[in-house]
Amino acid sequence: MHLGIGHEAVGAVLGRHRRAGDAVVSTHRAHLHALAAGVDPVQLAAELLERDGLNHGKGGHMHLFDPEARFMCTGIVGAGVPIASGYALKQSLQADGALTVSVVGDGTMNQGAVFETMNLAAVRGLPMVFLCEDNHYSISVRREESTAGELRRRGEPFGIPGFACDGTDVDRVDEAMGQAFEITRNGEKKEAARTRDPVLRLRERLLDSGTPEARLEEGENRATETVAEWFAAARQRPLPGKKTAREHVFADVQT
Ligand SMILES: Cc1ncc(C[n+]2csc(CCOP(=O)(O)OP(=O)(O)O)c2C)c(N)n1
Ligand SMILES: [Mg+2]
Repeated sequence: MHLGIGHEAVGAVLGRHRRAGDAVVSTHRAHLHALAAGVDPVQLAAELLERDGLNHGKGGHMHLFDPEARFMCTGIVGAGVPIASGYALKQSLQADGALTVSVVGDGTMNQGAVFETMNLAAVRGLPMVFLCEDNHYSISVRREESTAGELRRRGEPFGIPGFACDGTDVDRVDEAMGQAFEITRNGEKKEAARTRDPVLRLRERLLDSGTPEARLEEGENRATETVAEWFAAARQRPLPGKKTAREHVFADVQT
């Protein structure tokens, strides 16, 4: 049973910053994160005891799945990290302000999948927080024997800022996690959407120069309807039939 003794501040602060709609993907040491994500405590306790609980006693303490709370974990070290990017991809497509927390241990930070996911998350601007619980050990191996460099800086080559703190000081954890959540929720992408979108820029300028909002809305509605009409008409056209597969592909050569 992988307990969270010494990790209490991280669980508590995660619960404070998590909002409905956020996803949490945890590790083999998942109980505090499950509570933070809003998993029902009795369901959780029953699952730890392999009774009829969250996953009917078949998951046990390392395989907790609660789709409603958007919480899951896995006992395979590092395996949850790419899965977490799937939640974050959906959130990014829906642009609903939600984010995904991918929890990792200090040892897990050395798994290749973590780097691959950092790269993709950065390239696609995914709303993802990599939350590393550094307890200085991976089972019996001291961090110094397995891990080079500073964990906080592992995201730097990908442009992902890192914040380190004493994980046993609840106020410092609150500060660090608060910063990470803030940057992730209100990242550059939204700023770019506002300042680099030509339609929004023109809209702002027209409003500033006195055009009534209602007039802008009327124009926007008309444009939306017009495009909808184009697509409604286009949907009336037939799909290409099998017999036409060779038509319009090769030039007709007269011999
Ligand atoms: C792919 C894989 N390799 C090895 C293991 C065995 N294992 C379970 S926990 C663990 C150490 C994880 O260390 P860390 O990421 O620091 O998390 P901690 O247990 O310290 O919270 C290992 C190697 C595993 N579960 N999965
Ligand atoms: Mg560890």
